[in-house]
Amino acid sequence: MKENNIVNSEDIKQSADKMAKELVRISESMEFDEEALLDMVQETIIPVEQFFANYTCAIMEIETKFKVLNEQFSLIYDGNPIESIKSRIKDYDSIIRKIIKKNLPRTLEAIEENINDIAGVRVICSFEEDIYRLARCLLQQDDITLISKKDYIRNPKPSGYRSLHLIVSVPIFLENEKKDVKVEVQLRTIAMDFWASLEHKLKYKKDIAPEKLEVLTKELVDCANVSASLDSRMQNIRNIILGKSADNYY
Ligand code: 0O2
Repeated sequence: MKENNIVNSEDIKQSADKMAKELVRISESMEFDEEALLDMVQETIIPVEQFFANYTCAIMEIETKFKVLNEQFSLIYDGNPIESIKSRIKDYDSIIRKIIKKNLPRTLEAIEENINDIAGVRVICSFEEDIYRLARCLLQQDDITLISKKDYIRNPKPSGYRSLHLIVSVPIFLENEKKDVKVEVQLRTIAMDFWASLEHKLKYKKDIAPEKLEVLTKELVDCANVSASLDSRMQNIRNIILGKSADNYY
């Protein structure tokens, strides 16, 4: 999921409008047959719009589930476990890069089948414990199917990246059909999110000298360790406040 590049249904609509305008411009310059142009729009743009609209609906379903859990948890435990939710539809560039990387056929079916993170929902919590509790509650809902789970909190990436990733499928109810749609859910603490945003910026910075990049990469691994330790200490303090036993304290 692209850090700090959250797009929404409005962005998709704008892209589709841009494409439609471009088609009109081409048709004018080439004296296209209007009927042919309309057919082309029906055959190409509308299925693409429907394709992305399905993911937008799936994001709405998952966001609602987390909002409901957040509300319910706030009545049972101390405060709201969720600090924020950021959702996005993967942009065209990233989808195309993935199609090339995975050598996929250029069809919507192949994209739907093989790219699991077109819809992304990122849930940011204060405490690690809430991440696992929210994940458990989401997965036990009977309309949610777990496709895969990657626990980069218990098993961080060599870069230092930590988050809990779930690929789930959720049904959406359209006019005449029910469709299962895949969504990538990333659950993180505020500290994990802060780290990932900074590391993402470094990843996309192309004009850094290799020796400087090496130093910054090591510094980021170190920051990831400090941030993991901070998460764990804060969790322990909360446990003590709540009268629960703290893991690493006494
Ligand atoms: P973008 O542009 O961020 O959306 P796959 O998705 O299966 O092809 P992979 O590597 O198996 O690829 O998936 P993984 O490891 O679950 O990671 C998917 C997403 O997690 C990434 O999206 C990032 O959003 C995030 N992520 C994973 N590793 C890192 C990391 O080291 N640093 C940061 N900042 N984010 C990470 P994409 O696919 O990169 O695309």
